[in-house]
Amino acid sequence: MELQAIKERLKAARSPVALTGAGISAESGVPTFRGPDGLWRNFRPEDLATPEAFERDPALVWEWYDWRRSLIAGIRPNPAHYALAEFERRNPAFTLITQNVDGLHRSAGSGNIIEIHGSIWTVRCIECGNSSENRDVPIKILPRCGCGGLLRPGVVWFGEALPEDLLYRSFEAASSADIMLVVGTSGVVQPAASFATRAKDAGAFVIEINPETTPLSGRVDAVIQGRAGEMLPRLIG
Ligand code: BV8
Ligand code: ZN
Repeated sequence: MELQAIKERLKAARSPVALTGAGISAESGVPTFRGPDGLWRNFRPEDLATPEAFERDPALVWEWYDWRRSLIAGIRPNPAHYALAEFERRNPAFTLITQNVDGLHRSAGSGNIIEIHGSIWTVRCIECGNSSENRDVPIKILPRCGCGGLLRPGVVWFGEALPEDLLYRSFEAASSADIMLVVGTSGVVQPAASFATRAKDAGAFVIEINPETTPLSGRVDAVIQGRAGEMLPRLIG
């Protein structure tokens, strides 16, 4: 299906939803998880983004997050983020579900965002549970809460459940979507990827934007093989 027809569909959408992954931030300079630049000191994200890794070596996990925070602090949203923010301005019914913890959608001006994996700028105390925003770059390793407890990154790690309310809101949005954009995700992480199939099963027209094919490519209605920073402004511009 060519871009013009998809552009028309988006314009006429009553309850549009987007599901974004690391690929939408790639053109801002944020390494994707499973791409060639996804490694840090030869560790894979799945090795470090877990409660077990933090239990075993909190300083190593914090060094990885500190590296990512300092990288993200210096970069800007790209045209893909701005296009989705513009889309929301034109259609307030738009819901943006993101797997990303980099906060770039918010910096680009999006408001109705469900950050299902949390935010790299949030910290949470493992003792008292208090969550707060922390933008220290670099962050003191190991960071401590006022109560003396150790602080952890306020993100959802592998093996951890997504916050109930965000899970519910995401499934609700996916189930009532008439159109869904699936942008820059490899579609391997669950339950995030299932929001795309949920939307499809509930009757939404699902469009994937990704330079590569993914496990979702065979399940969607339209595949746009390209970079988000180039394709989204053309679809929404
Ligand atoms: C849970 C926060 C249960 C941390 C992240 C079912 C089957 C198999 C496994 C599981 C399953 N259910 C659960 C699991 C386990 C696990 C999982 O899915 N593992 C995977 C690896 C198989 N899931 C979980 O553990 C989840 N929890 O299910 O809990 C439970 C229930 C009750 C009680 C207890 C437990 C939690 C998952 C959340 C993990 N946290 N992030 C942090 O960021 O530090 S996930 C992490 O991966 C990031 O959030 C990232 O966004 C996400 C997904 O990756 P992608 O975004 O897709 O990025 P990726 O690099 O993979 O792909 C980039 C894509 O972009 C590529 O396709 C590329 O082609 C494309 N691209 C590149 N450039 C561009 C582009 N696209 C467009 N434009 C470009 N320019
Ligand atoms: Zn505390």
